[in-house]
Amino acid sequence: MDKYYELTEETVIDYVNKKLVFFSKDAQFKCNEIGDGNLNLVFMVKDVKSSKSLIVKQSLPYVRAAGEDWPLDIGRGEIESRILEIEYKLTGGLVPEIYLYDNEMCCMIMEDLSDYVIMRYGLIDHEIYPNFVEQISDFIVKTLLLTSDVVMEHKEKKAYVKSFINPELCEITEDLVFTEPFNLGARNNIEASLIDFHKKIIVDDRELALEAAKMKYCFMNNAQALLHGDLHTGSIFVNKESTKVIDPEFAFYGPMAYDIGNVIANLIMNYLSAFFSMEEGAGKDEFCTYMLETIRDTVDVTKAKFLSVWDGVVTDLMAKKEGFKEFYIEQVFVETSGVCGCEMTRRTVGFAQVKDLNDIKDDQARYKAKTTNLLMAKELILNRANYVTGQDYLDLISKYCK
Ligand code: SR1
Ligand code: MG
Repeated sequence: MDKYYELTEETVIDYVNKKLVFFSKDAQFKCNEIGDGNLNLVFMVKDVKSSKSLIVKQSLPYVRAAGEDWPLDIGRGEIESRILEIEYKLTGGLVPEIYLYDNEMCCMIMEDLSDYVIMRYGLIDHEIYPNFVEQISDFIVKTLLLTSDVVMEHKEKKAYVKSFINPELCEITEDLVFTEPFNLGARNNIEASLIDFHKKIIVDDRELALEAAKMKYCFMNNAQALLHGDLHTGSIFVNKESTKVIDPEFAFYGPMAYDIGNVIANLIMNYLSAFFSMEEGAGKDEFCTYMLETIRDTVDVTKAKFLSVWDGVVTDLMAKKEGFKEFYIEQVFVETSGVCGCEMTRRTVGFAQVKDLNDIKDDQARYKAKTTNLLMAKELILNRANYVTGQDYLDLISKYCK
């Protein structure tokens, strides 16, 4: 058995060939470390002769973005490989195929998606993805509704809850999303021009603190469905035809709203980036219109699918009672806007931010985009019951983006 060691571009080829019969004997290998997330090593291994390729993802025993001072459970890849297999079956392949998970090396070997791009980068380049809404709404509804008590046999669901307990990764979210951004957290990462604004508008607002605390406890105490747990546009691969969701290492049983709110928040932040930083002309109107439609339709199509799929899959007698599905789904979308606001806040002032906003070159445009993002986020958290349709989000955006 292998003992754990950190792979390198030099050692990964031997490692793959030892674990898997995938490449031919005369393969000419090319290998690059391509990981740009906060946590793991990711290698693309390719045979340039046949063009066959795969991905090796290895968990590090610490947070890559912070260094060895921030240790982290190295077994998280095991949870990730299990949920990917479940999601693959539930969604008919909206996630990459896993070839192998190696417990000793904490490594996953999986399908390469090099004909896709990370959605965040595609959107920053103002690309549009015509099938995204249909596919992400399918992913959300199938992975969430079908793993909930509405559908699953309740003892089986509880066994899933137990096997997806993910305390260290959940703690990251509890701290980085639901705590530090609403306080003067030591790991916050606030650019100088925003420090006073953050303190006055976010930290000093007692009503906001209370509502953010409620959102935190909703995240921690509602084992509703098997979540992806980190469903931002950096965890989504896209091309013009297809969508693949990656990186569910933060998976656990939590509120459905956490996944949905993350998707919407990251779409909104990309819209703000385009709205405040693109030059007039140069395709700005087309791209901004596309983003607004995508935000609106992600909310409305997802909600409509929840409501239409429900009747065909519901098994629990009480969940079939008249009016219950509307009550249940409405509550999910109220919590979704609260999560959306928390994610927008943390991506502006917290430890882990987004390129969409940080890469705006012009100081004034970046300041405007970030302060607008914080003001909208605050409104979403405080008045989340008012933001439950796609049009509600568009009305909010048009109020703040003039
Ligand atoms: C320390 S990890 C920081 C962030 O990266 C992940 O993608 C999650 O979003 C987490 O909050
Ligand atoms: Mg990730």
